[in-house]
Order: sequence, then structure tokens, then C-alpha cells
Amino acid sequence: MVSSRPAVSRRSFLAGAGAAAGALLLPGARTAAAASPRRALATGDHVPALVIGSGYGGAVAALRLTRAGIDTHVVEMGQSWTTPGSDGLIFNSMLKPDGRSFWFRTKTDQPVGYFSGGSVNKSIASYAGVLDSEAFAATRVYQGRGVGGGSLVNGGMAVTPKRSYFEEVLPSVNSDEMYGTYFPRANAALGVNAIDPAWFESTEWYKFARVGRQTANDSGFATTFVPNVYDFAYMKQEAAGQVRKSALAQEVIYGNNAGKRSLDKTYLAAAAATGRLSISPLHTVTAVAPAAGGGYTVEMTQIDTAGAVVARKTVTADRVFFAAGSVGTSKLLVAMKATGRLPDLGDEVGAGWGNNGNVMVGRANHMWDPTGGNQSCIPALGIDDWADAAGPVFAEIAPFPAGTELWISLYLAITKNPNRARFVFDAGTGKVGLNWQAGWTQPSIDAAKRVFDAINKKEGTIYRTDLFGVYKTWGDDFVYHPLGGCVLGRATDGYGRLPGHPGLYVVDGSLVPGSIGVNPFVTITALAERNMAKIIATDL
Ligand code: FAE
Repeated sequence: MVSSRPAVSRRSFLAGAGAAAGALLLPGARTAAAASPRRALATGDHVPALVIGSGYGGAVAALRLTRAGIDTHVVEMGQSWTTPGSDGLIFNSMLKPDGRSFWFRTKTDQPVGYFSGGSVNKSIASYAGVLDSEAFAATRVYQGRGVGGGSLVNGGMAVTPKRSYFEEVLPSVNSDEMYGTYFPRANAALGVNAIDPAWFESTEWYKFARVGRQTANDSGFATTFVPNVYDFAYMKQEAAGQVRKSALAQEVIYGNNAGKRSLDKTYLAAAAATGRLSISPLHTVTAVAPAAGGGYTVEMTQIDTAGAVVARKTVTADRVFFAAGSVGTSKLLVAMKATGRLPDLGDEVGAGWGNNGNVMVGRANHMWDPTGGNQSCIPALGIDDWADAAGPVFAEIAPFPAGTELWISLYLAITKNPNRARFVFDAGTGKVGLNWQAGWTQPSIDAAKRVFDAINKKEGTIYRTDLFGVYKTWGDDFVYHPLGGCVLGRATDGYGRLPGHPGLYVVDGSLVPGSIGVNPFVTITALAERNMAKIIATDL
């Protein structure tokens, strides 16, 4: 039993700029450097609250629990990204990937993986890198790995969903409370900011977005600015040559070395500043089951950055918060139900998974319509055709930051795809699969096609068929926005409690039923804020 606070190995956790940003964004927080000494969990430890995963749901749980005076331990399978590599940088750019880019792969698996007839993926050393492309039978799910989860690798687009669609998707949630309290709370704590429109109109770095806007508007589609957690003031300084470039130096999906307000700099920094947070990085939770004397036993495997198992540990926790992401939480709970460790979980556990209607596509612009050799990696505009009842589309105008002019317009379309998959335990392998079918992306393609066919027709342009395979127009076999698998009000009660197992909670993207119509992390954060407020008020 640990009588003192459970601790973490991450002494340098969130020191420096991160702590400053966290303190700034969450007034009153002490800096992370002031947090108490840390060590990783050891077998036999007992903790009041254990959080599995350190993405959006986990970071909110960590902050709200620690602020409520509860010592909280976060277990994260990825590493704590605080140690620079031999190049002096923590993360590598998209043009020069090494082992840091991917989670234990010997070759990169870029979302846009082809160009002009061939694969553009590169050989890398196998390492505990920051981006995972987790393969299932008919889709690959991209996820962040490390302290900060998806916030380390995502595009930072911070979009509050349309209220009417939020109410359609989560009708049991009081939307007055969400739009009056929890969305504003999430946006403030995440450090969401907006681009200076005048700078946007003049800078070479957003020419690609202005071209995307012009061609959309020519065909009658509206565009809208999209807020972000990347610090646009910092980006302006990058452009002016005053600071080290990050978003303007092909950094995003393998991490940003500066500029981005990822969770380690906001929520987690503020939680660490309470002195009650500890984190075990490179620890993967493998089992959760009721403990003999009350609470739960939590089993985990610790690895090193090469993937070798360092230790297997079992601890106990009074309360366990599942925040391993839509895929991680769903896989874990489905396996625990199937193996009888959490027998009282309902049949809805594992169900209701969707890809937020994700599909990507590229268009070839005319030679007289260049998109710019210099492109910011942070998207700033979206095409908003959600009102089209025949097939709603919200399409991010994405950069194609190759460092040279390519005349390509790239889009990540979010559509309303009704198909839902289920996570299924395979007793033979002991693994959990996802039964998403290849053809299930067709409604998304149909919806996106209506928009981009219209633009191509008006502009006299064509699709690029060389970006997602050879003669393959649509990037429809991967997903950035996994949602669901443990849906609010179905697999859990109305606040994420798992029925039959008091003290177990789900707080991440698995609560959202497969679709939210925009990029999802603001919704995941706000929903976690709502649920944690209730849980802390009534359960703790
Ligand atoms: P997540 O952030 O994935 O955190 C889960 C954490 O749990 C991860 O750190 C895992 O390593 C860890 N974990 C998993 N299993 C275990 C285990 N068994 N034991 C211990 N730890 C575990 O979950 N969304 C937006 O809103 N805007 C964007 O611009 C955007 N761009 C994206 C770009 C990319 C390339 C990707 C991959 C995603 C993007 N997303 C974006 C999606 C967004 O990052 C995602 O919805 C959230 O990160 C999900 O938050 P969760 O808290 O559910």
C-alpha cells in the first residue's frame, strides 16, 4: 500500500513553457515544476483514483479529480515526450520521419501514403513513436501515443458542434448546460484561439486555404474559419522569422516542437500543479477486475521505448476512469466482459462505433491556380455544407505541406454516415477486433462527391487519383476521428458510470455515438467536464 501520494517517473513533466501555458490558461494553477516528486506505480500500490489514458477525457478527469483534492494516477501506454532526440528536437517533421513518428512500425504509414504512382512511406526504426495507425480488418485508426494522447498529433482544430446536431446525437444531454457552461469551459481550458483574418488574407502560408475557399465559393459552398489550439500569435512570429518554426516547418501529425497548446501544456499541467497528479508513462493497462477488499485491481505492462517488457504490475484503485480513447477503452472493456473479469457490463459495451464519417480526397488545381510551396500545417478553414439534407458535409481544407508547389487541394470531409461497427472479442487470439466493413464508407463518399464533383465541374478540374493508392480517389480506409464503442446512456448511465460496477467510469470519445459532425475533441472535452462535475458532486 502506498500511504504517500502515488508518484510518477516524469520529473521533467510539463516543466518550462508547458507549465507556463497551463498556469496562464487555468488561472490559479501552480506551475507543474512545483508538483511533488514522482515515481511510477509499483505492484501493490493502492490509489484513490486511477485514470487509464492521458488524452482529452483523461486530462479532464485528472484535473477535476486533483482539484477536488483526490490523489490521481494516470497510466499512459505512450511515452512522456520531454526528452530531445540526437537532433535536439522532441518530435520530427513530416518530411523527415524517424522512429519517433510511429508507434512500433518499421515503415511509416502516412495517411496520404502515395504520390504519382508509388508509396511515399519511409523505413524507420521501430520505437515507441507518437502516432499509431492501428489496423483492423477494414480500416486503420490513427491515434496519438504519449502523455497528452491525440493532442500531441492532431491538427488542433477546435470546433464546437452545431447545437441542432449535438441534440440529435446526444438527446439525453441537457444542451443548455453544454452550450452555457461546458463548451465554454472546455474552450477556455484548452486555450482555443482564432486566426487574425487580416494576416490570413495576406500570408503566403495560407494561400492553399484561400484557393480552397475561392473554389468552394465559386460553386456556391460556404466556408468558415475554424478555431484552433495552435497559438496563432506564435505562428505569426514563425512567419516573421522571430521564433523557431513548427507549424510552418511541416510539423503536426508527428508532433509539434512549439506553438501547439497540447494537453501536457494545458489540462495536465494544471492538474500536475495541484501536487496530486502522478503519471506512469509507457505502462499499458491490460486488465481491470473487482478487488477482493473493494475497489478494483488494475494490471499493467511496462515497456521501454524499444518495446521490451520491463515489468508487469498489479495495483488497486478505489475508482477507475477509462480514458484510453474510443478504441482503447472499447477494446479493454469488451475483453474484460468476454473473459468474465467485469461480468456485469452490458451488451452495449463495444457497440455503436463510427468513424465520424471521415473520408479524404485531393483535387488537382490548374497550373495558373497555385496553392503555395509554403503551407501552414494547421488548418484554418472548413467548407460548411452540413445543411444539405441529402448528405451533410463539413470539410476541412487541409494543407499539403510538401515544401514545394504541387497545385493540390486536399480535404478531410466529415459526413453523416449511419453505419456503426462493434468491437468483438476473439477467444482464439484473445484479441479484440472491429467489424467495420469496407463498403460502409460509401455514404461518406457519396456525400463528399456531391461537393467536390460540383467544384471540379465548375473549375474544370479533376480528382487526384494517386494520393491514397494507385488509381484510388478516396482516402476511405482510415480514420482520424474514432468515436463510440461505449456510448453514453447505452453502455453507461447518463454520466459515464458503468452499470453493475460502482466506481468504474468512462470519460473519453467512446461515449460519443459514432458521429458529431465536426472535429471531435472539443465535444469530448466538454462532455468529460460535464460528467466529471456530476461524478465529483455525487460520487466522491
Ligand atoms: P485519446 O486522445 O486518443 O487518448 C487516449 C490515450 O489513452 C492515448 O494517449 C493512448 O496512448 C492511451 N491508451 C490507450 N490504451 C491504453 C491502455 N490500455 N493503457 C494505457 N493507456 C492507453 O482519446 N480532433 C479534433 O477535434 N481536431 C483536429 O484537428 C483533429 N485532428 C486529428 C489529426 C490526427 C492525425 C489524429 C490522429 C486525430 C485528430 N483528431 C482531431 C482527433 C482527436 O485527436 C481525438 O478525437 C481525441 O484525441 C480523442 O480523445 P480521447 O480522450 O477519446
